[in-house]
Amino acid sequence: PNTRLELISILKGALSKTRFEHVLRVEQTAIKLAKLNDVDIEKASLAGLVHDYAKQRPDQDFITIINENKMDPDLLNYSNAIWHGVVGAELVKQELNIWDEDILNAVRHHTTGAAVMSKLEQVIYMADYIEPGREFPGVETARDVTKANLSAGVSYQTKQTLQYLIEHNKAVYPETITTYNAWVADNG
Ligand code: DGI
Ligand code: FE
Ligand code: FE
Ligand code: FE
Repeated sequence: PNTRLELISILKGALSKTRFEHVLRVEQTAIKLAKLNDVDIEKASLAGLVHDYAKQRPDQDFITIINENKMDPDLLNYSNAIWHGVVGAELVKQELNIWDEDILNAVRHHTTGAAVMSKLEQVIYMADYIEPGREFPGVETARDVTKANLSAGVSYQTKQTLQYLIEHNKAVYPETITTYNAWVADNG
């Protein structure tokens, strides 16, 4: 896409109405967090718009990319929740022609986080979590913490997500644990 409008029309075609509206809210939230944290506004906008681009793709699309790109075979033990970011970034690159590695890393890490995250990656990770359509216990705290301190928001979300996954007997992707160890745990 050459313009925001062109990208918007591609996203409309690729996503359900509710998912598309989520994406627009993530973009707006990302722009606000970018302004507060001296992050490139254009990149925050673009990364917010494309972060869930692959969310509604069939599993087989991801399995093919994992195999063809010789990505970590452990990925095959997970599902769309993990694939749409980590593997979906490859579709953002190839199909949307977005080659900026800052933006691609923000897409890759928006679900699991990562031990080391740029400010842009942190902005997208948090915008996805606190956009105004989100409703879960603790979201108001998450919004307050994140506005006051971006990295404190990252730590807050990481802990909440790990607790949620364990509470619901969900498989924890190793990078989620790596994020927890880097952003939450002390090594005492
Ligand atoms: O795509 P969104 O719904 O906007 O949000 P997301 O990409 O942050 O999260 C998608 C889902 O992934 C969400 O229900 C939480 C879940 N998730 C996050 N980390 C892990 C995970 N699921 C599993 N199984 N393992 C993880 O480590
Ligand atoms: Fe997502
Ligand atoms: Fe998220
Ligand atoms: Fe999202």
